[in-house]
Amino acid sequence: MFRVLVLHGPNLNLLGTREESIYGTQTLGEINATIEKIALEEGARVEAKQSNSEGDLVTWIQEAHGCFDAIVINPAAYTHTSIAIRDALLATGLPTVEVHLSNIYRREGFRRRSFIAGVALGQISGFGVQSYVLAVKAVVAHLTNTEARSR
Ligand code: CA2
Repeated sequence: MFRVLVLHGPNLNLLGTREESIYGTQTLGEINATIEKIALEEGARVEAKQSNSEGDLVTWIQEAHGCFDAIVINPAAYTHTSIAIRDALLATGLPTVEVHLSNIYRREGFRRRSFIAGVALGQISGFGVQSYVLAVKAVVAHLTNTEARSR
């Protein structure tokens, strides 16, 4: 069973309570339940955490080394500002998929720049809750292929 750390950045604790036209109607708890179910079907156990603090996210990424096989992260607004999260992902060395509920390329110009994309395996943006589902499937497929190649 692979171990996947799912991290949600600032304000994502508000999901399902406002801005539903952009971010959907599901709460973070409901999204995490969906991710956990899909992950188990794919052969992975997920731990999901949310913080509004950049420091918490950096610490959890650092601590993931040795405890998890991969990271799925929606850094939210920190996507566009955080060199600290980028550096932590690079340092931890775990395969990472960047996720966005909305299509960040169809929105304001400042959302088009991601500090995370350059250190991620890939980015999935614009599919609502399905973005997380696709990310978990992609990262588990990557881990499975990597494991098969090393045998
Ligand atoms: O589309 C995404 O998933 C984003 O990462 C969401 C971030 C935004 O800053 C990124 O550009 C794209 C914002 C998360 C705010 O979440 C809220 C949820 C409900 C109500 C208000 C904010």
